[in-house]
Amino acid sequence: ENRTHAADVVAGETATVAGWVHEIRDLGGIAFLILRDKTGKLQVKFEKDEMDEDLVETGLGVHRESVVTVTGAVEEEPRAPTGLEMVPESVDVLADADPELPLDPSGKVDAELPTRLDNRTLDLRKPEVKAIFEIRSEILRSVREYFRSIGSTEINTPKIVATGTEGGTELFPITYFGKEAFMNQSPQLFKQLMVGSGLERVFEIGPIFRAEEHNTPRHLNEATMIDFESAFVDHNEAMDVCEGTLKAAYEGVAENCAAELELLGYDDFAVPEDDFPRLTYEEAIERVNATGELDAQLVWGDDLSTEAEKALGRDVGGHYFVTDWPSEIKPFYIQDYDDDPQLSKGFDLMHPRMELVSGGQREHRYDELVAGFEQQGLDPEQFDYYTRMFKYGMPPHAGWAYGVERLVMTMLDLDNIREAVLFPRDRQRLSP
Ligand code: ATP
Ligand code: AMO
Repeated sequence: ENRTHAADVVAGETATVAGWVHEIRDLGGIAFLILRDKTGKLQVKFEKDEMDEDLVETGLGVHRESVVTVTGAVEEEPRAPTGLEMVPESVDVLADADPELPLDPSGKVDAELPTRLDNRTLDLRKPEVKAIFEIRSEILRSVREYFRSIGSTEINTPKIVATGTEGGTELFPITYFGKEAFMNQSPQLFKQLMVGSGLERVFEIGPIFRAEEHNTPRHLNEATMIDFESAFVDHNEAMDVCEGTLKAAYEGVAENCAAELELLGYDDFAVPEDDFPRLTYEEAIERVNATGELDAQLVWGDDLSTEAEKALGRDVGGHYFVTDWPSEIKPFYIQDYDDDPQLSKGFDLMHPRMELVSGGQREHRYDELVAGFEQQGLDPEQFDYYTRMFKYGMPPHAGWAYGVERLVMTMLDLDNIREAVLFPRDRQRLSP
């Protein structure tokens, strides 16, 4: 790769740059080709009467968004947007672009989200769209680093499975050599099996699949989850790690994505500093009811509705945990309090706009676990591959999972979760 990035060219030197034709600006005797690459833009100057005719014709005849390389001398030019411009010696067109573009990467013409999603290649040529995915990448990098700092091993678990865990209606069935199988909704059971292994503390960043029927700005049918699970920790310690993970993600972005944040219009990006409040479920419903914003008051045992989550979010004003949920609305793998079996050691981490995480202390005792299956109307036989391992020394453990897209969406205040994923899967969208 014998090229210099647009942002790295130096006055007084000859360079070869490569990228896309952002714009041709023709002022008559003088014209400019604005070249764009991942680092920025560079103005290339054509003085029509003084330059080789073929060179001028090639450089100014090329369609917008074509891919070109330009070699030339770099000079200081105060009137150029970057203070530098290139005087070309040669222009090569590597890939010509059709003059009819489905989307305008210069952003002068706005495009609707579906058009953008159909043309992601062009959409991500816009710096402010690319910025979202640079930030998403930074979040994953910071989170991995944080997991490493707490001695957690990255694992990968199967996405084709025999049973679901997060409620039977949301499974995508597939045919596996003539047998019914499913796309996995969560690494839940596998990550638990691994805390009983020699690994003890694990994390996974991977896809999950849910046949959510509804179409909302915060649900996807294929999402990415950050799962964590650790032996010898309880739900309170799991919440500490959960909070640490979020803060690490925000810190990474604050430190390494200043340019991206600026492009997205953040001059006041704040890393959450304070400890996140931990409300019990009971306190949470009392607080929601006290806001007076709900049509119907919540009663003990109700799940927090979307309206309730929003009212509570406004009231608390930042991230917060809800702990000690009614056992009945938490899955079988969550442990209940021995002295109050109506209450579970499950928790959620909430952003004022929506739920970000579910987690909890797990039931690691074989007899209690099997009893939990039966209470939820599940057949423990079907989960034998999982329950069996609880007979051979399963340590107390706890864990949780973030939805990556919700983390990106809430961090960057995006309206729609689809903006936080390159190629979203929803009820209407199966390609690209
Ligand atoms: P869970 O963790 O319970 O599986 P989730 O992570 O998908 O769910 P949400 O769907 O955000 O969490 O659930 C929060 C609340 O929003 C729930 O009470 C749920 O019933 C409600 N909800 C989900 N989808 C919709 C919708 N399309 N319209 C209105 N409310 C909805
Ligand atoms: P839960 O079902 O709450 O918990 O999922 C965890 C988090 O994943 C995200 N999420 C989604 N994001 C976008 N679209 C979806 N359809 C979607 N579904 C879930 C949310 C949610 O909070 N096994 C447990 C976790 C655990 O206990 O460790 C689980 O899957 O941000």
